[in-house]
Amino acid sequence: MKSVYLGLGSNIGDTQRHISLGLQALQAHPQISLVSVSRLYQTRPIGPAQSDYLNCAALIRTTLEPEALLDLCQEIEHQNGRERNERWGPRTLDLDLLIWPSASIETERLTLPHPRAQERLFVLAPLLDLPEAHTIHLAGEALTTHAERCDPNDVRLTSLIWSGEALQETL
Ligand code: A4P
Ligand code: MG
Repeated sequence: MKSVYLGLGSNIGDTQRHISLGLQALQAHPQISLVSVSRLYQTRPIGPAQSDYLNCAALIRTTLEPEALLDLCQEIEHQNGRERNERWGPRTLDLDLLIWPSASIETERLTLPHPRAQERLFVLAPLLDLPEAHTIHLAGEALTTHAERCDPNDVRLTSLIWSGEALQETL
């Protein structure tokens, strides 16, 4: 079993539902165990003008190979009505592979670690909620060091959490 960090984002329609369905689909897969889900963040869009995103990150353990996990993530995006129009454009669900500890991959379809992860607080803030994330280095620097260089106004913590079955408001 390999540990893998994933990123989820949504900014079209019922964003909470899309993220919930994405996490439920991961959890239901026989070769995946969902270890931990970050808190949920409302984030400023990077890319063309569009609505704010709801973002989170998840730590899974899996026996899937990297490209098979990418296939699964794309299938789950598709089930959630994902359409690919413009790059970095609005989406019902984006499910990216962020970090595959101890692996560095560069194929036509897959780059790991995710090449833009360290520049983006909408990726780093949720990642830093997850177990062992403080031990991870990207481009030779800790995730916290990268996060300190980002604009803190890009992300806002929400009161939503993953209950184990769905997203819910904390009291
Ligand atoms: N691909 C290569 N490496 C990976 C990887 N590690 N994980 C390839 C997932 N996919 C990977 O992705 C394009 C292609 O990247 C895939 O076919 C896959 O083979 P896509 O999801 O079709 O298109 P995209 O997401 O628009 O492109 P890209 O470049 O992956 O975008 P990003 O960098 O993921 O950014 N703003 C906020 N606030 N929150 C967000 O979540 N997301 C994006 C997307 C832009 N702005 C955002 C957010
Ligand atoms: Mg993507």
